[in-house]
Amino acid sequence: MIGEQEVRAYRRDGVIVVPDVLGPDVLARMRQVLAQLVAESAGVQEHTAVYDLEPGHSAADPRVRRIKAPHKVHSVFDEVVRSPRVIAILQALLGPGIRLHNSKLNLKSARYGSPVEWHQDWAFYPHTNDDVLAVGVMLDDMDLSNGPMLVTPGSHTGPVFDHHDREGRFAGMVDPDTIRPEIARAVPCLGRAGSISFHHVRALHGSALNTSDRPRSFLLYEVSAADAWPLLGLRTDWADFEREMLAGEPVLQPRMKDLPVRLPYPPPLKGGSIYETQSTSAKPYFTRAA
Ligand SMILES: O=C(O)CCC(=O)C(=O)O
Repeated sequence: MIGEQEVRAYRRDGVIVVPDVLGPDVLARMRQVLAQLVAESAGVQEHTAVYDLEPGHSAADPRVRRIKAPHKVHSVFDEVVRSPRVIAILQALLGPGIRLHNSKLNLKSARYGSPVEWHQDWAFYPHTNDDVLAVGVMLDDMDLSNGPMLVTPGSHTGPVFDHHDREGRFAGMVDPDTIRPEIARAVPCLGRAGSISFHHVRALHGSALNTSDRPRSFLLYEVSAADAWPLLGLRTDWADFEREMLAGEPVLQPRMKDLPVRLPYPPPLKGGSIYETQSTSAKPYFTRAA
């Protein structure tokens, strides 16, 4: 689905959007499952292993910010993660062996869907090399009004920014005052539902509040070349790690690259999701819902 031109653009910018990768059938099935999951969140009062809740969530007005690890929650999301069309794109960008790291489904509901502060994924999960990227599947049309992801082209070859707070704890975000020029150069990832973005693990990105009257649901999952080994160790047992191979075989001899790394320690004041980790910041960039 992509050629030399797109691969070159990814290497240059650290981000590309491939239009119309997924068709209406699988999109409709994902939306249906998602609506059901949101309805069922009425039964929970606090964050769980599946739900990250928006502020203001209640049984009468269920508000979900994220479904955690959706590929483990429902088979339709696993089907997308393992879809040969997407894997072919990943192989063009990363090589033959591809391993899944994690997945999440970020929902930005109409009018209050939460922003995500500026960060580089590399600050959360550095590897032995940076052939690592995040795949962003648009379940809804994404335009400027419903909080699309914003990415700074070229930032994937620049510095690894400090994601720690003034007390020296990992905060999961960059102080916006230190990256004003990078923020000014950021471009939105826009597209029709079914389009997919691919952003490099070191690309600086963030996304604003959804101020529109339309939802914005975005299935994000992180993948790496098979020979990129997570510096923080395995999150799962070996059997799970093997199941996470999307193509090729697991590798026991990681490829090492000389790269800047700052580990996400000491741990953040709040964990569980990027929203919680970033919520302790004294200096957010994006406006929040009232
Ligand atoms: O939902 C988005 O627009 C971006 C989210 C993101 O960067 C993240 O969850 O790490």
